Amino acid sequence: IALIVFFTNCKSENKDEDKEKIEIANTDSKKDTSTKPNIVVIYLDDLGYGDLSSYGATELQTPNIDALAEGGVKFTSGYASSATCTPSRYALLTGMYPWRNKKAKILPGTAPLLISTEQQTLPKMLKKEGYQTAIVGKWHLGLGTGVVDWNTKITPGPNEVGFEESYILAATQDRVPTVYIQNGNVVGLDPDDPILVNYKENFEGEPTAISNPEMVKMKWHHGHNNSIVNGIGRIGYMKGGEAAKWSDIDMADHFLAKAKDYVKTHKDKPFFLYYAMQQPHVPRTPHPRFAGTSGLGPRGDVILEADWCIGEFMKTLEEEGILENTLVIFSSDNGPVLNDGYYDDAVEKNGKHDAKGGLRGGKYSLFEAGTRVPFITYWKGKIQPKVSDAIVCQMDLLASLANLVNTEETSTDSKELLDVLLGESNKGRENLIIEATSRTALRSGDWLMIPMYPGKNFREKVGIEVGSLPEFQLYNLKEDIGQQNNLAKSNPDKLAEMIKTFESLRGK
Ligand code: NG6
Ligand code: CA
Repeated sequence: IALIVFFTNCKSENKDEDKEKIEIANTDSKKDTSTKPNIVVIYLDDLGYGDLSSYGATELQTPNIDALAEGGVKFTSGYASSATCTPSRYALLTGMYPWRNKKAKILPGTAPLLISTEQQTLPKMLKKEGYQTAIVGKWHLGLGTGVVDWNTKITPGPNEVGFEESYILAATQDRVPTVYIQNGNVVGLDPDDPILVNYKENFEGEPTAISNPEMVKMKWHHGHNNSIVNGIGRIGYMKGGEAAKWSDIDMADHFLAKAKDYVKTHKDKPFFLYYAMQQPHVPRTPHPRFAGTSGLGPRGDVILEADWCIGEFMKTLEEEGILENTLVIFSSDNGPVLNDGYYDDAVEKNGKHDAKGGLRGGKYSLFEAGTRVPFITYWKGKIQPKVSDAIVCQMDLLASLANLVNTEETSTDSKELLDVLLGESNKGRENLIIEATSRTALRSGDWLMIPMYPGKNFREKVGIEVGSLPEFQLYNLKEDIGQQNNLAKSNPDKLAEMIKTFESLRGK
């Protein structure tokens, strides 16, 4: 608006010049009206840096996600804030480093809402700027204030921190309650069969994966031996709510239908949709259409299923005529794990697949595979395809998207990197503190520094090196992406510099 006023007010002797100025003004005003594109965040659960063919996977093909990577900006140093779900989602939605909140750890299904209703959030910011806002999929940020009655309206939850509409699973697919919750109400609940949930003890007489192994179809490897739902042992105990229980094999189709429906019914005004898919987290339960299709077992199958869902979702944007006015951001909440607690052939059928994509570690790890994840921005007609090595973190969406919608957000840890996200600049973050199971490390430029941590480095059950060693670790990621060569001793100056930056950022 400012530009138009300026140009129409200024008189020029030269008619051609005037014409040119008006054209510039017109282009700019066009730009102004398109600064409120729809925004969709597609977020996978436990998808690794090497799990997509566009990120180097050779053992499975993910054509629909690849189309986003090839038609948009494919980041090679895109990060989740953390190596587990809850803290990463906390950072994504609040723009805050999760280690500032001691409660930002993997939450049980009965945990209270982790985000304060006073806190700034990505959906709140967008809502204030006129956006319609919704979440479809995995929440895992707690619900209620402490004692949740699942049979009445469950609040506060997503609807109280900025989402006008919510259709969620409360925690994880492997945790009770195994029901969908729409705007605070359990979907399909029969009032005569109330739901009870307890994470400490079982309800008398209810079968568990330990007491009734004959009822279990997917065997548990570690944990996951409490209540049995659909033949799968879960974390936590649940009683009742029979009619409301979800069907695991239909979950992907179910969320996809909700996401598509949201687009179709909200396309006339700008919307923000957080489509938080459940794959490839455990239990991996591909729809029969996908079972056996990857050759890598259910873990590969659900990745193909997720890829298909994304293709269908993108088709919907196109069919509804809003593809060119929609910014799509694709990423994952943390790195990969093969065995996360069930015998599901993920290890046995993995073959040559490298879910870590050449990085070290995995989910739960301070090594790169814990937090470095596929990260893609796609906006047809607006973003030019490229590969970017800039360091970006999901936490940065809040400030960057604030800029996109012509406002400012400076009260959080979120960095304003809109140009980088749109592929117009390569100047990403200089520093990023990453987090894994309450430990932190520093990525700075090409370097990664992991402080000394007690405890075991190799977590046998999941088969992952989590990064805890009794000495400082320093890696040059440009030369040593697999982090095999600890330079802490041979490069004491760099180490000292990294420790200094780390301490100043962590506030020590
Ligand atoms: C762990 C679970 C794991 C997974 C994880 C959360 C056990 C033994 N392991 O505690 O299966 O649910 O929590 O994953 O229970 S996340 O992606 O949501 O962070
Ligand atoms: Ca996860």
